[in-house]
Amino acid sequence: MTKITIIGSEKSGKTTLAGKLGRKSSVSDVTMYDFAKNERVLTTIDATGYPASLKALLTALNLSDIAILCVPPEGLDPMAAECIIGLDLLGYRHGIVLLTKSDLSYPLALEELKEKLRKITKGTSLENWEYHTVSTTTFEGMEELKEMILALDEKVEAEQRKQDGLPARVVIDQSFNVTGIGCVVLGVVMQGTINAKDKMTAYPVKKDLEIRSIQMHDVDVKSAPAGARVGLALKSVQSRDIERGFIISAGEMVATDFTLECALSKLAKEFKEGDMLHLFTGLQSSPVKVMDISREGEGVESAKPGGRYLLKLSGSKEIAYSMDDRFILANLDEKQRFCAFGLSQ
Ligand SMILES: Nc1nc2c(ncn2[C@@H]2O[C@H](COP(=O)(O)OP(=O)(O)OP(=O)(O)O)[C@@H](O)[C@H]2O)c(=O)[nH]1
Ligand SMILES: [Mg+2]
Repeated sequence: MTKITIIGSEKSGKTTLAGKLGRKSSVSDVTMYDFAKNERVLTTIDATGYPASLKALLTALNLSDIAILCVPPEGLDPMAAECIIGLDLLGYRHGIVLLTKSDLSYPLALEELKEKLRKITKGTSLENWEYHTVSTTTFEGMEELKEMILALDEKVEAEQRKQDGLPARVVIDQSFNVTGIGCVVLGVVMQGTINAKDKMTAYPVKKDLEIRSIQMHDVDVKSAPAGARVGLALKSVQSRDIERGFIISAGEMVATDFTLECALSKLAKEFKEGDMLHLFTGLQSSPVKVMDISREGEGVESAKPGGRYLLKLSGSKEIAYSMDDRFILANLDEKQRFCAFGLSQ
């Protein structure tokens, strides 16, 4: 099961490419396209709500394993630059830098663009990503792109098989009511393996539930491994109890205030005590106030680009998380919104 997100420059051909990779299956601030062949399923996500909503970008990236960063012949724009900073803060491991609309360029210019992008992404999580060139008009490079995606997915699969034995966690992205069945949710098994009849809990609301049945791409299955996109019929809860971003597992931490060890992006703006930021983890988000900033045990007035700080943040919305989860901090009033990533202390 391959799950990819297509992001990058404005008007770089992202939606056209998603449409060539599958059939549109669901639409919200992220649009999904599905393609199934010989047991292999490819889900392509177009972060349609982005750039207006940073949350749409983070939702799409969290629901997939591979990112395709599209850059047209005109080069990077502020939107693609923000995507690169976000991918780096997320520590996003797998992806392809895709030079799109190649029919509008020529080989030498494409080589120069590649060199430029290699320089810009040096030292980021994109440093070792492969480059590829396509046109959805002439179909140049399209078959090779599909092969590259499948080859990357084999690496992803190998990583996921190592996570099958961990405690199960499912992140929910849709919840609705089906007449005669009850609460049905869609989501991704982030780690572990889930089984029909498992008793679990929805966080942050702490509602106990039972998995009545599991579907993977409309086929009933008894269990689903790490990385699977699933539909679950749930017992003991109603669809209005479950929201996008909730986590179904055996145990999560739940908090409104956080102490995070944070690394600021070199391309972030400085922020101070008292500033409001936005905290994201998985598909959840909450506005938070910066209560305290310290560096090597000493209080400081502001957090500066490229620095590492211990931040105390206070919010009012309950967020479910585990100790290893990565938090992303953003300032939604800035042009480039990403600030930092942090880990809970
Ligand atoms: N010549 C050429 N045009 C393309 C190609 N791919 C897309 N286009 C055109 O580029 C324009 C933008 O394509 P979209 O797929 O909407 O691009 P997008 O990145 O989704 O755009 P936004 O979501 O608005 O940022 C459309 O007019 C497409 O027909 C291509 O490979 N070659
Ligand atoms: Mg689009």
